[in-house]
Amino acid sequence: MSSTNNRVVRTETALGAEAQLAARARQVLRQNDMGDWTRAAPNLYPHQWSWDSAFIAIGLAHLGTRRAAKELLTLFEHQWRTGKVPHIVFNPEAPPDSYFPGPEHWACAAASPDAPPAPPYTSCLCQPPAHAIAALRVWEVAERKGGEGVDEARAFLRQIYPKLLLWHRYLMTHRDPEGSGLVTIYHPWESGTDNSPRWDAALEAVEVGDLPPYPRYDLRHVANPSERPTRADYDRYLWLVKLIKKAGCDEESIYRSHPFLVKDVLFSAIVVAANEALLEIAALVGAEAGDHTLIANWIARGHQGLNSLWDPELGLSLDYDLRAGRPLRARTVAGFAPLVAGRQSTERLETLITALESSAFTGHPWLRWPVPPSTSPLQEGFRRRSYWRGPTWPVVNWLLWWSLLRAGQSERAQRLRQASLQQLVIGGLGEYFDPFTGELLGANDQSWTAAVALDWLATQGCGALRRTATLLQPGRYETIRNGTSDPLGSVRTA
Ligand code: 2M8
Repeated sequence: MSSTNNRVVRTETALGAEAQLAARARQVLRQNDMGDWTRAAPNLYPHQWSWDSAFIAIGLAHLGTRRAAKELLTLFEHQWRTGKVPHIVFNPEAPPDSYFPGPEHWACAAASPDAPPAPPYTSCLCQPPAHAIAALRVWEVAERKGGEGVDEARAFLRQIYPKLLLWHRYLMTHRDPEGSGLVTIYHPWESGTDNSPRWDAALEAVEVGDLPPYPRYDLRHVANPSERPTRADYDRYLWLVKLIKKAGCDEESIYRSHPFLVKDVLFSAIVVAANEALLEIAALVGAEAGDHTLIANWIARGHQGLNSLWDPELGLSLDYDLRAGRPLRARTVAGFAPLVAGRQSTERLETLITALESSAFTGHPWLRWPVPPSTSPLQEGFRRRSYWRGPTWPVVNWLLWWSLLRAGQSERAQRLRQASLQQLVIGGLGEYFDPFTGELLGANDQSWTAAVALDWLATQGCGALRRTATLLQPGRYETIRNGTSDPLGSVRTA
């Protein structure tokens, strides 16, 4: 066969694998769909998680505007009076022993005068605000597709805009009483990167008191307990929850007495990027001029705050422990916060990219795929199979890919997209992956993984969204799970 023919065959194989992955991703989202919202994963996470829903909406946008919009609107039905969007909205139909700490553990949050009516119960923590980014993506996808989705998307933006504004206002006030532009978190669960070494030093200072015995339902749903946080981690998590409950979920009381108060650099960068998206939404819905000024000021303040947490030696940003009054020195993906925030100087961008591609991250020689481990293998406390202490997370890859595109780094973004897709084709739509072997870890059929896969598949290398109708039809190919071939590799070499 001529080399030209070879190339055609190879490309077709890759497209076949892509079509198959798209079909599988659609199937996962359908299977986890509860009608108006989506379970984060079928067994391990049977409830609605806040930032999972944002990424899920990005995937759903390619399958239908109305359902994507509904995902976010359902979440925001449970927004607190303060503007807070709870990190979990509990599914009243989930069996009582399916997730711990479940709704009964958080029922007290409903007693807060700021809580929404219950049931369903919500937690009183929050998670990074990827929602405005998702809402804008729903609009962009609908606009590119054309048709009736455009009007639906416009109506959706009008509906969600004031809720998003309230949510961001909450973060810029209650969570930043210092006016630093940086968000304070009360619990590692709020960061979304729960057991990351980012929090080791701050957690060490938390003295755990008496705790009643508690179950670890999560361990039933993973192949090996080492994939989840340890008992000592959970003791601290539950102790912090106990203190937050004792403070009546009241922000000022928590701020006064809580032992874990940290300026989260990645959360803060996501706020900046989400405020950029909100500014675009404000323009699309014709918001008042005062809103534009307010949001632009939040963005400026966010950049200032992030600049103050830059560590020139590591070429990364660091979290800041308010209780200890010092930065938390750990090399994790959160360090790429300025890349996520966007609009960096050429010099800062180059330093970030050098760090990203160094042997501390995607250039590490043992990696199965050139995608960033959640924690650098060079960082003390790195564990390649343990949750946020080393494994690679597709949703983080998506965030960095999207950030690279926004920074004008389309070739790098394309390489990251391709490696991430290869990982999913070979490994499956798992929660996270061993960075050295590519083995699927944590939950199977994780919704946000399926969602970002759909978004990647619908997006060309240059970053433009492509029409998705044909690609996202169910493929005629067999599903590859635990396969050993590398069908997308052909695209790389063709
Ligand atoms: C993980 O967090 C929950 C607690 O919120 C857990 O481990 O039980 C994290 O990966 C978090 O970022 C994610 O939103 C959640 C659901 O996927 O799972």
